[in-house]
Amino acid sequence: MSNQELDQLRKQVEEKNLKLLELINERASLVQEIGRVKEKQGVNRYDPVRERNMLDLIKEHNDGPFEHSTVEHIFKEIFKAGLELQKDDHRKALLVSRKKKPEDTIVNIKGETIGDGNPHFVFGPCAVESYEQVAQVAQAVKAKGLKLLRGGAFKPRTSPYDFQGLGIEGLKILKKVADEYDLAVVSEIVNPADIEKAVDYIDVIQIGARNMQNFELLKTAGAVNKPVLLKRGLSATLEEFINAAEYIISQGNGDIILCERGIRTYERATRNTLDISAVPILKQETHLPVFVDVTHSTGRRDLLIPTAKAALAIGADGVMAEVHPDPAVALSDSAQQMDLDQFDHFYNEIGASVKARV
Ligand code: PRE
Repeated sequence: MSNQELDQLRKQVEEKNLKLLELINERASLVQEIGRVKEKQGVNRYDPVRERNMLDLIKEHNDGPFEHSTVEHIFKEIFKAGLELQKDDHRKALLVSRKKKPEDTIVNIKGETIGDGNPHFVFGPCAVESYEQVAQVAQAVKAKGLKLLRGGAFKPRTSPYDFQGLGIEGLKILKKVADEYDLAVVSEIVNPADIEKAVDYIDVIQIGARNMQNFELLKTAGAVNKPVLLKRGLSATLEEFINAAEYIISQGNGDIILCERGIRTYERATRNTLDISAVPILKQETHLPVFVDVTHSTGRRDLLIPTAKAALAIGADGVMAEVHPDPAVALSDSAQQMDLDQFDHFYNEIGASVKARV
Protein backbone atom coordinates (compact mmCIF):
# COMPACT_ATOMS: atom_id res chain seq x y z
CA MET A 1 0.00 0.00 0.00
CA SER A 2 1.46 3.33 -1.00
CA ASN A 3 1.91 6.01 1.60
CA GLN A 4 -0.57 8.15 -0.27
CA GLU A 5 -3.21 5.46 0.02
CA LEU A 6 -2.56 5.04 3.75
CA ASP A 7 -2.79 8.79 4.29
CA GLN A 8 -6.07 8.86 2.42
CA LEU A 9 -7.57 6.09 4.56
CA ARG A 10 -6.31 7.69 7.76
CA LYS A 11 -7.87 10.96 6.73
CA GLN A 12 -11.20 9.20 6.28
CA VAL A 13 -10.83 7.55 9.70
CA GLU A 14 -10.20 10.96 11.28
CA GLU A 15 -13.33 12.31 9.67
CA LYS A 16 -15.30 9.37 11.08
CA ASN A 17 -13.75 10.01 14.49
CA LEU A 18 -15.03 13.57 14.42
CA LYS A 19 -18.46 12.43 13.28
CA LEU A 20 -18.57 9.83 16.06
CA LEU A 21 -17.47 12.48 18.55
CA GLU A 22 -20.25 14.78 17.44
CA LEU A 23 -22.78 11.95 17.65
CA ILE A 24 -21.76 10.67 21.09
CA ASN A 25 -21.86 14.22 22.45
CA GLU A 26 -25.28 14.81 20.91
CA ARG A 27 -26.36 11.55 22.50
CA ALA A 28 -24.86 12.66 25.82
CA SER A 29 -26.91 15.88 25.75
CA LEU A 30 -30.09 13.87 25.23
CA VAL A 31 -29.14 11.51 28.07
CA GLN A 32 -28.54 14.56 30.30
CA GLU A 33 -32.03 15.77 29.49
CA ILE A 34 -33.46 12.34 30.28
CA GLY A 35 -31.56 12.53 33.59
CA ARG A 36 -33.22 15.84 34.44
CA VAL A 37 -36.68 14.42 33.66
CA LYS A 38 -35.95 11.31 35.74
CA GLU A 39 -34.70 13.47 38.63
CA LYS A 40 -38.00 15.38 38.63
CA GLN A 41 -39.97 12.15 38.51
CA GLY A 42 -37.81 10.53 41.19
CA VAL A 43 -37.10 7.61 38.85
CA ASN A 44 -33.95 5.45 39.05
CA ARG A 45 -31.19 6.63 36.75
CA TYR A 46 -29.97 3.13 35.92
CA ASP A 47 -32.46 1.25 33.74
CA PRO A 48 -31.16 -2.19 32.70
CA VAL A 49 -34.35 -3.09 30.83
CA ARG A 50 -34.03 -0.02 28.65
CA GLU A 51 -30.36 -0.82 28.06
CA ARG A 52 -31.19 -4.42 27.09
CA ASN A 53 -33.83 -3.24 24.59
CA MET A 54 -31.42 -0.77 23.03
CA LEU A 55 -28.68 -3.41 22.75
CA ASP A 56 -31.09 -5.84 21.09
CA LEU A 57 -32.10 -3.23 18.54
CA ILE A 58 -28.47 -2.31 17.89
CA LYS A 59 -27.54 -5.97 17.36
CA GLU A 60 -30.47 -6.41 14.99
CA HIS A 61 -28.98 -3.69 12.81
CA ASN A 62 -25.38 -4.77 13.12
CA ASP A 63 -24.05 -5.87 9.74
CA GLY A 64 -20.41 -6.10 10.83
CA PRO A 65 -17.52 -6.30 10.48
CA PHE A 66 -17.71 -5.91 14.30
CA GLU A 67 -19.14 -8.92 16.10
CA HIS A 68 -22.28 -8.51 18.21
CA SER A 69 -20.29 -8.95 21.42
CA THR A 70 -17.88 -6.14 20.44
CA VAL A 71 -20.70 -3.78 19.51
CA GLU A 72 -22.48 -4.63 22.74
CA HIS A 73 -19.32 -3.89 24.72
CA ILE A 74 -18.81 -0.51 23.02
CA PHE A 75 -22.41 0.57 23.56
CA LYS A 76 -22.41 -0.65 27.16
CA GLU A 77 -19.46 1.74 27.73
CA ILE A 78 -21.43 4.57 26.12
CA PHE A 79 -24.42 3.86 28.41
CA LYS A 80 -22.11 3.81 31.42
CA ALA A 81 -20.60 7.16 30.48
CA GLY A 82 -24.11 8.62 30.07
CA LEU A 83 -25.11 7.36 33.48
CA GLU A 84 -22.01 8.98 35.01
CA LEU A 85 -22.94 12.25 33.34
CA GLN A 86 -26.42 12.08 34.86
CA LYS A 87 -24.92 11.38 38.30
CA ASP A 88 -22.48 14.25 37.90
CA ASP A 89 -25.32 16.63 37.01
CA HIS A 90 -27.18 15.41 40.09
CA ARG A 91 -24.14 16.12 42.31
CA LYS A 92 -23.70 19.59 40.80
CA ALA A 93 -27.30 20.42 41.55
CA LEU A 94 -27.01 19.63 45.28
CA LEU A 95 -27.10 22.63 47.61
CA VAL A 96 -24.09 21.27 49.54
CA SER A 97 -22.13 20.94 46.30
CA ARG A 98 -19.00 23.01 45.76
CA LYS A 99 -20.18 23.51 42.17
CA LYS A 100 -23.30 25.20 43.50
CA LYS A 101 -21.34 27.35 45.99
CA PRO A 102 -17.60 27.55 45.27
CA GLU A 103 -16.59 29.38 48.46
CA ASP A 104 -16.07 27.56 51.78
CA THR A 105 -18.89 27.61 54.31
CA ILE A 106 -17.76 28.96 57.66
CA VAL A 107 -19.79 27.80 60.63
CA ASN A 108 -19.68 30.30 63.47
CA ILE A 109 -20.10 28.71 66.89
CA LYS A 110 -19.95 31.42 69.55
CA GLY A 111 -17.09 33.10 67.68
CA GLU A 112 -15.28 29.88 66.77
CA THR A 113 -15.19 30.01 63.00
CA ILE A 114 -15.06 26.44 61.68
CA GLY A 115 -13.94 26.25 58.07
CA ASP A 116 -11.85 29.44 58.16
CA GLY A 117 -8.65 27.59 57.20
CA ASN A 118 -7.40 27.22 60.80
CA PRO A 119 -7.62 23.94 62.71
CA HIS A 120 -10.33 23.68 65.37
CA PHE A 121 -10.85 21.12 68.11
CA VAL A 122 -13.72 19.51 69.96
CA PHE A 123 -12.85 17.64 73.15
CA GLY A 124 -14.91 16.16 75.90
CA PRO A 125 -16.17 12.97 77.46
CA CYS A 126 -18.02 10.32 75.54
CA ALA A 127 -20.99 10.63 77.89
CA VAL A 128 -22.05 13.23 80.42
CA GLU A 129 -21.94 11.41 83.76
CA SER A 130 -21.92 14.20 86.34
CA TYR A 131 -21.38 17.94 86.71
CA GLU A 132 -17.93 17.38 88.27
CA GLN A 133 -16.79 15.09 85.47
CA VAL A 134 -17.78 17.55 82.73
CA ALA A 135 -16.42 20.55 84.66
CA GLN A 136 -12.99 18.95 85.03
CA VAL A 137 -12.73 18.41 81.28
CA ALA A 138 -14.11 21.91 80.62
CA GLN A 139 -11.38 23.38 82.79
CA ALA A 140 -8.71 21.52 80.81
CA VAL A 141 -10.29 22.63 77.51
CA LYS A 142 -10.48 26.23 78.69
CA ALA A 143 -6.86 26.16 79.92
CA LYS A 144 -5.79 25.45 76.33
CA GLY A 145 -7.68 28.47 75.05
CA LEU A 146 -10.18 26.24 73.29
CA LYS A 147 -13.89 26.85 72.93
CA LEU A 148 -15.67 23.64 71.98
CA LEU A 149 -16.72 20.96 74.42
CA ARG A 150 -18.46 17.71 73.57
CA GLY A 151 -20.49 15.37 75.75
CA GLY A 152 -23.21 12.82 75.06
CA ALA A 153 -26.49 13.03 76.92
CA PHE A 154 -28.44 10.74 74.61
CA LYS A 155 -26.28 7.71 73.88
CA PRO A 156 -27.24 5.33 71.07
CA ARG A 157 -25.57 2.16 72.36
CA THR A 158 -25.20 -1.19 70.66
CA SER A 159 -26.70 -2.96 73.67
CA PRO A 160 -29.95 -1.73 75.24
CA TYR A 161 -28.50 -2.70 78.64
CA ASP A 162 -25.54 -0.29 78.35
CA PHE A 163 -25.65 3.24 79.84
CA GLN A 164 -28.09 5.23 77.69
CA GLY A 165 -27.09 8.69 78.88
CA LEU A 166 -28.63 11.21 81.27
CA GLY A 167 -30.96 12.71 78.64
CA ILE A 168 -32.18 16.26 79.27
CA GLU A 169 -30.48 16.22 82.69
CA GLY A 170 -27.20 15.68 80.83
CA LEU A 171 -27.90 18.63 78.53
CA LYS A 172 -28.59 20.80 81.59
CA ILE A 173 -25.19 19.85 83.02
CA LEU A 174 -23.53 20.72 79.71
CA LYS A 175 -25.27 24.10 79.60
CA LYS A 176 -24.29 24.94 83.18
CA VAL A 177 -20.65 24.04 82.52
CA ALA A 178 -20.62 25.85 79.15
CA ASP A 179 -21.95 29.01 80.80
CA GLU A 180 -19.47 28.85 83.67
CA TYR A 181 -16.45 28.33 81.41
CA ASP A 182 -17.71 30.33 78.44
CA LEU A 183 -17.57 27.33 76.15
CA ALA A 184 -19.84 26.06 73.37
CA VAL A 185 -21.20 22.54 73.55
CA VAL A 186 -21.71 19.83 70.96
CA SER A 187 -24.11 17.05 71.91
CA GLU A 188 -25.86 14.28 70.08
CA ILE A 189 -29.62 14.25 69.65
CA VAL A 190 -31.25 10.99 68.58
CA ASN A 191 -34.94 11.79 68.54
CA PRO A 192 -36.48 14.51 66.34
CA ALA A 193 -38.92 15.28 69.15
CA ASP A 194 -36.01 16.32 71.43
CA ILE A 195 -34.50 18.88 69.07
CA GLU A 196 -36.79 21.76 69.94
CA LYS A 197 -36.01 21.36 73.65
CA ALA A 198 -32.30 20.61 73.12
CA VAL A 199 -31.54 23.82 71.23
CA ASP A 200 -31.99 25.77 74.48
CA TYR A 201 -29.08 23.88 76.04
CA ILE A 202 -26.58 23.15 73.29
CA ASP A 203 -24.69 25.09 70.62
CA VAL A 204 -24.23 22.33 68.06
CA ILE A 205 -26.58 19.43 67.34
CA GLN A 206 -24.61 16.29 66.66
CA ILE A 207 -26.21 13.66 64.47
CA GLY A 208 -24.37 10.44 65.13
CA ALA A 209 -23.16 7.74 62.77
CA ARG A 210 -26.06 5.43 63.54
CA ASN A 211 -28.54 8.15 62.67
CA MET A 212 -26.91 9.49 59.53
CA GLN A 213 -29.83 8.23 57.47
CA ASN A 214 -32.54 8.97 60.02
CA PHE A 215 -34.23 11.27 57.54
CA GLU A 216 -36.81 12.64 59.97
CA LEU A 217 -34.03 13.63 62.35
CA LEU A 218 -32.06 15.23 59.51
CA LYS A 219 -35.09 17.22 58.36
CA THR A 220 -35.91 18.39 61.88
CA ALA A 221 -32.28 19.48 62.43
CA GLY A 222 -32.44 21.27 59.09
CA ALA A 223 -35.44 23.28 60.20
CA VAL A 224 -33.80 24.88 63.27
CA ASN A 225 -31.32 27.68 63.49
CA LYS A 226 -28.46 25.75 65.07
CA PRO A 227 -25.23 24.33 63.60
CA VAL A 228 -25.23 20.59 62.98
CA LEU A 229 -22.25 18.25 63.20
CA LEU A 230 -23.14 15.30 60.99
CA LYS A 231 -21.15 12.11 61.40
CA ARG A 232 -20.64 9.66 58.58
CA GLY A 233 -22.60 6.42 58.96
CA LEU A 234 -20.74 3.22 59.82
CA SER A 235 -21.24 1.80 56.35
CA ALA A 236 -22.17 4.90 54.40
CA THR A 237 -20.61 5.77 51.07
CA LEU A 238 -19.53 9.38 50.61
CA GLU A 239 -22.43 9.86 48.22
CA GLU A 240 -24.86 8.76 50.94
CA PHE A 241 -23.08 10.99 53.46
CA ILE A 242 -23.35 14.00 51.14
CA ASN A 243 -27.03 13.29 50.53
CA ALA A 244 -27.63 13.12 54.28
CA ALA A 245 -26.15 16.64 54.56
CA GLU A 246 -28.39 17.67 51.66
CA TYR A 247 -31.43 16.65 53.75
CA ILE A 248 -30.36 19.20 56.38
CA ILE A 249 -29.50 22.05 54.02
CA SER A 250 -32.66 21.46 51.96
CA GLN A 251 -34.68 22.53 55.01
CA GLY A 252 -32.81 25.84 55.21
CA ASN A 253 -30.01 25.12 57.67
CA GLY A 254 -26.63 25.38 55.92
CA ASP A 255 -24.52 25.44 59.10
CA ILE A 256 -23.28 21.89 58.73
CA ILE A 257 -19.96 20.34 59.73
CA LEU A 258 -19.23 16.92 58.24
CA CYS A 259 -17.35 14.45 60.41
CA GLU A 260 -15.47 11.40 59.20
CA ARG A 261 -15.44 8.86 62.04
CA GLY A 262 -14.20 5.68 60.43
CA ILE A 263 -16.09 3.06 58.50
CA ARG A 264 -16.68 -0.62 59.02
CA THR A 265 -14.24 -2.82 57.12
CA TYR A 266 -12.79 -6.31 57.59
CA GLU A 267 -9.77 -4.82 59.43
CA ARG A 268 -9.91 -5.45 63.19
CA ALA A 269 -6.69 -3.70 64.26
CA THR A 270 -8.72 -0.55 64.77
CA ARG A 271 -12.33 -0.22 65.92
CA ASN A 272 -13.22 1.25 62.52
CA THR A 273 -11.09 2.13 59.51
CA LEU A 274 -10.35 5.83 59.25
CA ASP A 275 -11.11 6.76 55.66
CA ILE A 276 -8.61 9.59 55.51
CA SER A 277 -9.13 10.29 51.80
CA ALA A 278 -12.77 11.09 52.61
CA VAL A 279 -11.51 14.45 53.90
CA PRO A 280 -10.16 15.90 50.62
CA ILE A 281 -12.99 14.27 48.66
CA LEU A 282 -15.64 15.89 50.85
CA LYS A 283 -13.77 19.20 50.66
CA GLN A 284 -13.67 19.00 46.88
CA GLU A 285 -17.26 17.90 46.43
CA THR A 286 -18.89 20.11 49.06
CA HIS A 287 -18.34 23.57 50.50
CA LEU A 288 -18.82 22.32 54.08
CA PRO A 289 -16.13 22.10 56.77
CA VAL A 290 -14.87 18.60 57.54
CA PHE A 291 -13.81 17.20 60.91
CA VAL A 292 -12.20 13.90 61.83
CA ASP A 293 -13.18 12.03 64.99
CA VAL A 294 -9.97 10.22 65.86
CA THR A 295 -11.42 8.46 68.92
CA HIS A 296 -14.20 6.54 67.21
CA SER A 297 -12.33 5.88 64.00
CA THR A 298 -9.42 4.18 65.76
CA GLY A 299 -10.80 3.14 69.13
CA ARG A 300 -7.16 3.24 70.25
CA ARG A 301 -5.50 5.84 72.43
CA ASP A 302 -2.07 5.07 70.95
CA LEU A 303 -3.27 6.12 67.49
CA LEU A 304 -4.90 9.42 68.42
CA ILE A 305 -1.83 11.60 67.82
CA PRO A 306 -0.75 10.20 64.43
CA THR A 307 -4.31 10.12 63.08
CA ALA A 308 -5.01 13.67 64.26
CA LYS A 309 -1.80 14.83 62.57
CA ALA A 310 -2.80 12.98 59.41
CA ALA A 311 -6.27 14.55 59.49
CA LEU A 312 -4.91 18.08 59.72
CA ALA A 313 -2.18 17.39 57.17
CA ILE A 314 -4.73 16.20 54.62
CA GLY A 315 -6.84 19.33 55.09
CA ALA A 316 -9.41 18.62 57.82
CA ASP A 317 -10.88 21.73 59.42
CA GLY A 318 -10.76 20.15 62.81
CA VAL A 319 -10.35 17.16 65.03
CA MET A 320 -12.65 15.64 67.61
CA ALA A 321 -11.43 13.40 70.43
CA GLU A 322 -12.75 12.11 73.72
CA VAL A 323 -11.33 13.17 77.07
CA HIS A 324 -12.43 11.88 80.49
CA PRO A 325 -10.98 12.72 83.93
CA ASP A 326 -10.84 9.01 84.78
CA PRO A 327 -11.39 6.84 81.70
CA ALA A 328 -11.03 3.60 83.68
CA VAL A 329 -14.35 4.25 85.39
CA ALA A 330 -16.10 5.88 82.41
CA LEU A 331 -19.61 4.60 81.78
CA SER A 332 -18.85 4.23 78.05
CA ASP A 333 -15.85 3.95 75.73
CA SER A 334 -13.45 3.56 78.67
CA ALA A 335 -10.70 1.99 76.52
CA GLN A 336 -10.35 4.87 74.12
CA GLN A 337 -10.82 8.13 76.01
CA MET A 338 -7.76 10.19 77.03
CA ASP A 339 -7.21 11.16 80.64
CA LEU A 340 -6.23 14.76 81.40
CA ASP A 341 -2.45 14.14 81.25
CA GLN A 342 -2.80 12.29 77.96
CA PHE A 343 -4.94 15.16 76.75
CA ASP A 344 -2.15 17.66 77.58
CA HIS A 345 0.38 15.51 75.73
CA PHE A 346 -1.96 15.06 72.76
CA TYR A 347 -2.64 18.77 72.46
CA ASN A 348 1.04 19.73 72.80
CA GLU A 349 1.95 17.29 70.05
CA ILE A 350 -0.82 18.40 67.72
CA GLY A 351 -0.19 22.07 68.53
CA ALA A 352 3.45 21.61 67.53
CA SER A 353 2.50 19.98 64.25
CA VAL A 354 -0.03 22.74 63.54
CA LYS A 355 2.65 25.40 64.16
CA ALA A 356 5.05 23.51 61.90
CA ARG A 357 2.41 23.62 59.17
CA VAL A 358 2.07 27.43 59.15
C1 PRE B 1 -29.58 5.74 29.26
C2 PRE B 1 -28.70 5.86 30.42
C3 PRE B 1 -28.83 5.07 31.53
C4 PRE B 1 -29.85 4.07 31.69
O1 PRE B 1 -29.39 2.94 32.36
C5 PRE B 1 -30.48 3.71 30.43
C6 PRE B 1 -30.33 4.47 29.32
C7 PRE B 1 -28.75 5.80 27.93
O2 PRE B 1 -27.57 6.07 27.99
O3 PRE B 1 -29.36 5.58 26.89
C8 PRE B 1 -30.53 6.91 29.22
C9 PRE B 1 -31.57 6.85 30.29
O4 PRE B 1 -31.35 7.24 31.43
C10 PRE B 1 -32.89 6.29 29.94
O5 PRE B 1 -33.17 6.03 28.79
O6 PRE B 1 -33.68 6.10 30.88
